[in-house]
Amino acid sequence: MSTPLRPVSETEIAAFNRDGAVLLKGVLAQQWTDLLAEGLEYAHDHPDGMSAGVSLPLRIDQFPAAHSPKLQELLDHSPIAEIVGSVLRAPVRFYMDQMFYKPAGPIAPSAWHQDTCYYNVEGDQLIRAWVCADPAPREVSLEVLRGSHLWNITYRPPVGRDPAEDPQGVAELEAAFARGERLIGPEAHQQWTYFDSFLDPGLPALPNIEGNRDSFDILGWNYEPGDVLLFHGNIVHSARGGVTLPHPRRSHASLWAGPRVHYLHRRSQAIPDPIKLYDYDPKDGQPLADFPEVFPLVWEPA
Ligand SMILES: O=C(O)CCC(=O)C(=O)O
Repeated sequence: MSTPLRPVSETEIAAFNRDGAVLLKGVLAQQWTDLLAEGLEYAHDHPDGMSAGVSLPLRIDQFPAAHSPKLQELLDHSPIAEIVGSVLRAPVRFYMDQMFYKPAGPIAPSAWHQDTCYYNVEGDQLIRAWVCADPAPREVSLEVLRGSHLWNITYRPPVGRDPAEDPQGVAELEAAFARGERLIGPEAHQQWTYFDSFLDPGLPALPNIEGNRDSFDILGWNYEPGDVLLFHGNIVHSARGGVTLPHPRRSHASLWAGPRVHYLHRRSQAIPDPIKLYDYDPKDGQPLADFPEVFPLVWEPA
C-alpha cells in the first residue's frame, strides 16, 4: 500500500470529527487518479447484475471493484485505506464500494440520504472515501448536512417500493424480518435493483432538505482529482445536479470500518450483504472482525 502525498493534518481530523466530513486536498498521486478513471470506465462498460439506473442517465453500481480489476487495485494499493485509518486512528476493514457514473451533459443529482440505513451494518466508525475521476465543482460534488453524523437518527432510505402498493409483500417482509431472516439474499448479487425493497415504514422519512436549503447548514466543496472527500457513514448527504458539464462526473465511494462497527439486521436493508458474508450466519452486534475473510484488515496504526 502506498502512502498519501502528504499526511492528514490534525486540523483536518478535527474537522472530520466536528462536521462529519472533510475534503483532503491533493493527497492522491496522479497514478491513482488515472487508475480510478480506467477502473470506472471498465465498470461502466461491463455492467453486471448490480448495475442500476436509478434515474437515468445516472448509473450506480454496487461492489464495482469486484469486477473491475483496476478499481480493486485502487482499493488494495492506493493510500485510501491509510488515509481513512489515520482519521479513525484505528485499524480499518473494507466493507463495500459503489460507483456513481454521470455522463457529460446535464448532471443528474443524487438525492439526500444517509448511507448506513441501506446496509446491515452499524457503528460510529464508518467512513466513506469519495473520489472522483473528474473535476467536480461544488454544484455537482458532494454536499453534507454539517454535524448530522451526530444526530443519532436513522432515516428511511429514500428509494424502494411503496408499501401501500403491495400490502401482501410487506406482510411477508415483516414476517421474514421477525424470523430474523436476511431480507436480501445472495442471488441479489446476480440481479438487483433499488426497487426490490420496500420503503421502510418503521423509520422516519428525511425532511425536505432540497426544498428548504436555507434551513440547513449545508457544507460543500469544489473537488479536484487527487482530493479525497471523507464523510461519516451516518451523515446526511447528497450531490446536486442540474448543471451541464462538458465532461462526465465519475465518482467512486468506498466504505471502511473501524473496530466499533458491527453487523445489524435491518428492515431497511436495500443493498445486499457482501457476497462472502452469505457463507456465515452473522448475528446482531457481531463485530466485523469476526468475519476476517469477508472484511479483511487492510490497515492498522504503526
Ligand atoms: O457521487 C454521488 O453522486 C453520490 C455519492 C453518495 O451518495 C455516496 O457515496 O453515498
